[in-house]
Amino acid sequence: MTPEFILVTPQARPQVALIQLNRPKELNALNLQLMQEVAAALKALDQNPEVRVIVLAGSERAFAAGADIKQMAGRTAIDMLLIDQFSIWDQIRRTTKPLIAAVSGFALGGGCELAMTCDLIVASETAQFGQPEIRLGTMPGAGGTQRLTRAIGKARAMEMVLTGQSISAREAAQHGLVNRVVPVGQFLEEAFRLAHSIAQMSPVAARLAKESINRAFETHLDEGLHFERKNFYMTFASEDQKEGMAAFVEKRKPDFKGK
Ligand code: DAK
Repeated sequence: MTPEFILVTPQARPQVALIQLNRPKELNALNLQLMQEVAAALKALDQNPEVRVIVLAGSERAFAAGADIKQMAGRTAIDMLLIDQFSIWDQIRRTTKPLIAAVSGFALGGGCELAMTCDLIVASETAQFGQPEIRLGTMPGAGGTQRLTRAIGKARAMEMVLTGQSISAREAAQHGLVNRVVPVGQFLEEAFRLAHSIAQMSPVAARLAKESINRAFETHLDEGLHFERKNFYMTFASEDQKEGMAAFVEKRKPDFKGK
């Protein structure tokens, strides 16, 4: 079925797919259907052998202004439990390919959390990141208290979550939340440039490296090093490692096949 609230371009650039949130009137507020569409698109692109890197973008005005408040307003705790949106977010988190958020304008609440679920963030100068849920009498529920704290530290995360105030793209870059900040007309192109440079690498090595970095947030150092070591060994089972090292010795560009 054609999605209603997102646009999917499997080859926006060679080997780079684009998912664009497309609910402009509502500033890409994340209703349940939109989130289901994002999860389904990511799953399909993750399985598509022509795709090596995925870019997730909104519009210039808004990446996403949060979960859809109008949809959530009347829900009870049991409604939330039964809808189980967390399974959708968990599925997004399980994407194995590198996922780049291209953020311009508002990235608030669930929008900020969605960007943080991605592996890298390219921001436009107008991007603003915030967790304003406290102003609605609630709190972040899709990883905001955890990922924001890991990204920018306890003091700053506390301030953002407890006051609901946003930070600018520049501040987000200074604090390590985003990878780079570019003029507003260039944010998508810059995300594609970054995606392209990752797409040149071995997809096997990229997947194993992504898994290993994410493990750093989930375990203690000894266990993380053990995990890294296993994945490092595993790259030596790939044709890409043979190709990468042969290419170096032969002074040519490697041609990685993802095998
Ligand atoms: N939900 C629904 N509609 C929204 C929206 C949102 N989050 N944000 C904006 N809109 C709608 C506005 O209602 C308005 O619609 P109309 O009134 O024209 O029908 C339209 O988008 C344009 O917005 P504004 O007129 O307000 O535009 P402004 O430029 O004046 O202001 C703004 C932009 C982003 C500052 C403002 O719209 C705003 O404050 N929006 C709300 C931001 C916010 O509080 N976000 C956090 C929402 S709570 C979970 C996962 C995630 C979450 C929860 C659970 N599970 C897995 C269970 C996440 C929760 C949240 O994100």
